[in-house]
Amino acid sequence: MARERRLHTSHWGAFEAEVEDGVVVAVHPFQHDRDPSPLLANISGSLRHRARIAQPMVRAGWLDRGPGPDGRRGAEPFVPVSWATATDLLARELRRVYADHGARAVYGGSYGWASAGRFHHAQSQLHRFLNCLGGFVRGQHTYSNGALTVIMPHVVGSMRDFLDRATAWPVIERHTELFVCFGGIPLKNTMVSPGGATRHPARDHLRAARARGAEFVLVSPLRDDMPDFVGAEWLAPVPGTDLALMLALAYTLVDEGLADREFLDRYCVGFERFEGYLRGARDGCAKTPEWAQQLSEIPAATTQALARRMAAKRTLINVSWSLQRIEHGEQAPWMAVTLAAMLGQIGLPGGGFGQGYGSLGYVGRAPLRVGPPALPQGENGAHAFIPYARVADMLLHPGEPFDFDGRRLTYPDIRLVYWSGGNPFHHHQDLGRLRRALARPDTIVVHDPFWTPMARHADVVLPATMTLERNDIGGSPNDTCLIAMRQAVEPHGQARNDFDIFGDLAAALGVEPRFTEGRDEMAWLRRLYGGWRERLVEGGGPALPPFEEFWAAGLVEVPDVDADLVLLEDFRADPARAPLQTPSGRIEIFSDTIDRFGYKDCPGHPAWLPPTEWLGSPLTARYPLHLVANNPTTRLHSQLDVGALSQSAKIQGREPMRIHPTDAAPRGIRSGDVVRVFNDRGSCLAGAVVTDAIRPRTVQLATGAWYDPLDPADPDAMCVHGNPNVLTFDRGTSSLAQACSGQHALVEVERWTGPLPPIRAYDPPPVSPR
Ligand code: PGD
Repeated sequence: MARERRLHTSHWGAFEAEVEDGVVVAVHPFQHDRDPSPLLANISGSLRHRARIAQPMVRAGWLDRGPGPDGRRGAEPFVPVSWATATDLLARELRRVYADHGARAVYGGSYGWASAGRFHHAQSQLHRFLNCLGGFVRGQHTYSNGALTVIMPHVVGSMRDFLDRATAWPVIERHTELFVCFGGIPLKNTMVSPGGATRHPARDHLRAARARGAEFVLVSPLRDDMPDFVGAEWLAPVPGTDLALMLALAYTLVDEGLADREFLDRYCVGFERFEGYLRGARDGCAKTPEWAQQLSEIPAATTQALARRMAAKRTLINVSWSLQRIEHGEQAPWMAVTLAAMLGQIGLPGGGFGQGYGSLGYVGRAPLRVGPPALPQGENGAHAFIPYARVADMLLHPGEPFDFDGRRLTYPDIRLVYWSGGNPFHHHQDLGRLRRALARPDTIVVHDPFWTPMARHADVVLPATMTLERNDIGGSPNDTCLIAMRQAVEPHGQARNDFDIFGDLAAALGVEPRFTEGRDEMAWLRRLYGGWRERLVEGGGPALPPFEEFWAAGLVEVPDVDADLVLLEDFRADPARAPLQTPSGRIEIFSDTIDRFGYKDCPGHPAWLPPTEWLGSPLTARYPLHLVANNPTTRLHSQLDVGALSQSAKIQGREPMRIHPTDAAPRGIRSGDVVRVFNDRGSCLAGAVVTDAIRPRTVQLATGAWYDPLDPADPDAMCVHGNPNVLTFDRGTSSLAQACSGQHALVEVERWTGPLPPIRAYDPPPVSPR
């Protein structure tokens, strides 16, 4: 039979799907990508996996007893129904909730990465649909960088000034002499860009910088947070104490007269207040390298030597997003800016600070003049939001007040939760608490291609297509290629596109003309491409081919706009003409605004605030190991956990957990053993990997193994598969950002000697036909 190749894209890179007899038999990297992501190996085996949802399903209890709070979610069988029945039942329920309780009773934030593709983007489709009905309670910021995106506007101004317009990789390659990386630059993360990436240049740039003579310092509990080839000096502080180390670096700069006073005077406000804190003016505690050593275990002499090197060289300070995904996560990004300001190199090529090189692929890639097309979402009439990571709080505490970025807000009373394109059992913390929260609403609806744990906890489950089963346009704001994502295979079972599911619901609810605007899939693609092409020319860009040519060619290249971008270059050149969007127009080392909020957990300048769970807290008497629950290497979040690469890393079917030999030996743990990881919040099984690539008293278990409770009826059941979010705590980073603090928790680990429970996470749930 003839084989055909179709160009396509994913969040982890463009690829060609090789199709034979309607089946994807292989996936090949995009020919111009010099460093394709290994995650491509997860795609082909997933498309027809038994974990796909084949037809609409309704939870038996919801069908029998009707909508209402129910602790049996996740433990009851499902009833297969036709699309017509599912649409009818759901339309009736949506009508009831909107009529009786209004748009503020519908949570449609639906956090999640979904899939690449500008038109079929799951959340955009959901939001557009719910807006046609009157709106929904939305979520704000992200689980990825929620603390960063709230703190930085207070410190350096808009998003554009610190994320989208980060100093470009080619500039780092040519100019940076010393790259100090808090949290490292794990290449696995640079492989991923929301919306897709056609090239992965980070490795080449790092190699070239190293070949030129750039030096690297890795500050992280994990040695492989930096590729070996850069030959980094590895500092492994006690997890969660980076702030103390940064303060001690700052202290040394001040103490030894190395701080750039001219820069601080001209471009910053509030350094005096911060300097007083450094010297211990009010609390009597100078933040000396010796003080920091007590907390971080980094020798004072090492800190001093690093501070001197930083002052002597063109130094770039990078903070990975993992450092802000912990309690008080606002502090490290703020402190990095402060340190960089003290070095006086902000706005110079290869100097200053970066936030998230190594956290996602787009950081360091200059933005396009005109971002890729996006589906218009309409107007949200509900005018209510929560910071994303407060979803369980919202469901558990309706009507209660909470703080957020200087405002006092109230949690809405949610009756219906609608999730499409995300998996809270992957991204949220304290899953036992999440399960109690998910028992509260009347109805939960999920669209997903797979029987993820979130789908299992829904009442109405609608099977969505995967990208290879539909037509779309792929692109992202920092990638120079737009991809024609032509459908390669038929949908699995009765799966449908989110757009078509919402189209039928919209028709049943009388809003179809507003939702579809009379267009089908291809008409929408033509319209989105056409609008983008016009905007590009208006913005001074090149004239690109018409849609039909683009579709036939498979891709179109858009030239890079500013490959030599230097963050805050204009501001440095003339702060009066290019002020920052902060109240003072300058870098706010002390923020009057934040100070006035009066938050104990986020004062007016960067500060060391001991976390609740770290190796210095009394809880170590019971839980003596520090868990780092970071992003995985073998899949994107929980996506395609069933895929070949993800499966290849499992140990006796469990997610691998790394542990240092000095912690493994007294517990009798060897590589390949199954272990139980536990604390007061929960427990999970994992597969041990004993290695000195992790610092002692620390264990690492990545997120993304599908939650698999031993007893599905028990919210506190052990997860037999290794999802670390049964262990993490569900508390905002601080009253300022209320962001995800899921990276860290204290735990104990023991060898598992009981019978090994089977993995059932990928088996469809029990079905009870009617
Ligand atoms: P994904 O696994 O990407 O995780 O959390 P997120 O919820 O984004 O979930 C995407 C879901 O969308 C999958 O179930 C997939 O099957 C589904 N999907 C894909 N395509 C489609 C589609 O076309 N239609 C529909 N309807 N569904 C689709 C990620 C979040 O987790 C993030 S970004 C971060 S950075 C956080 N990191 C951590 C961490 O470091 N540590 C902890 N402990 N916890 C974290 N959680 C956060």
